[in-house]
Amino acid sequence: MSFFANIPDIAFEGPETDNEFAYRHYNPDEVIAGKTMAEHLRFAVAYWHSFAWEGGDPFGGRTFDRPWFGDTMDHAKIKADAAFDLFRILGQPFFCFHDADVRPERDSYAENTANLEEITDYFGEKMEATGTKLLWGTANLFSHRRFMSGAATNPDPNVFAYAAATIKANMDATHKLGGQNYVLWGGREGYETLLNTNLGREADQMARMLSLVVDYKHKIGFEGTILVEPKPQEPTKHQYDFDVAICYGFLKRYGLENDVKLNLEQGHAILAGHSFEHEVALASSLGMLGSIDMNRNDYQSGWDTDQFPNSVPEVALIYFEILKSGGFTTGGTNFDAKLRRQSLDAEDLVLGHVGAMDVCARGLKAAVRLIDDGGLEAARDARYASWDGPRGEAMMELDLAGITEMVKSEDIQPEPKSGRQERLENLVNRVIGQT
Ligand code: XUL
Ligand code: CO
Repeated sequence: MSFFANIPDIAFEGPETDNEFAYRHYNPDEVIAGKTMAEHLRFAVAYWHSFAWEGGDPFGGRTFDRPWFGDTMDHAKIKADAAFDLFRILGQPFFCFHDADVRPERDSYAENTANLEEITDYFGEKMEATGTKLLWGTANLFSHRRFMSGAATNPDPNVFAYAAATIKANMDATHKLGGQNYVLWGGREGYETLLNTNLGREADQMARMLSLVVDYKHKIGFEGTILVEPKPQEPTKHQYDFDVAICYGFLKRYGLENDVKLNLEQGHAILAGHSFEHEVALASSLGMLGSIDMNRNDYQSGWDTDQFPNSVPEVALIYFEILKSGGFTTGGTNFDAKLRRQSLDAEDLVLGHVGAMDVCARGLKAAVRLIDDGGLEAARDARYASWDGPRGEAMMELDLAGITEMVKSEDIQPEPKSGRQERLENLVNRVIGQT
């Protein structure tokens, strides 16, 4: 019997319904700003949080009781059956996985790879039958003790080799399943202490791994996007892919900025001392926006708590940035979010996603209204308008001496102008507040 046996498939019933097991705002087929909501949002379930995570924390182990917990391939298949049941119940178009989420962990590379091939063949059959697609695949190069001192950045080249071979197996699996992106999140690519760390060497090693990945993508004809996922710390004290700005500098330094884009996560932005909106807007301005991991952190704990999103105004500003950048191409909205460890039931897992999807749908609609309203863009354009006129052009043509001459001869006295922040905030609240 299915783990989700008594749970109905979720359908759109509109904001007035009192049915908990229904969408109030996410109507996948509704066309808004030229695309269906499903096409805009491109939702994905994260296999690791929803199926592999057992409810542990640093002070206590497993709280969940799932029929697929165990380390055989039979367990892996029961898990896959449950996962595809959840995708169907939610009408989720995509999912994402790490190798370690989907097959048992073994000591040898050969056995791990054979098991990955077997389970991803099983996925392939289910994807074919249900139409569910893979948003991205990735290798878990952070849980096993062999990676404790880094994967690409490990002082031991044997670990680099093992990590490279593991990435290859995961790229092969992602390619086989028609995955739309391949993600690299470097959870152990950083340091615990500078006393034993050679920063220059580790940066070169990380760049070497990434260029091997890019080369291999071309070699096998993988048409998806290679995505790096920034995070400043956790599990390491300092992670090299700290935030968008640092990732971009790194990619530029090694000439990889045209082959790699970024997968941005709300909780990671907050850990880096930014807003998610900042990270998305910056990536967009750099042409680096690839995909998002949607979640939220607890604003008090200071940890990456990976909760399901529940703030419409926050989410609205994210989709506003994404829409302005032209919307997702290969990317999407992956719920890198997990239940709280006391949320034991199958219903909790379903309704966590349902609520988050409705929040994102409302955010998307609000973002479209912000764009249609045009007030924000008009105010921003007006603020910089003089740069498009003769004065701005002069700044691009004259040298320092020429500019100085102009300041003197025209007796330039700049007049401060209001930044109008409160008026813009009022505008956003007014537009987002409409239902
Ligand atoms: C960790 C995290 C990862 C990546 C994929 O914080 O976000 O799950 O998304 O490895
Ligand atoms: Co993530």
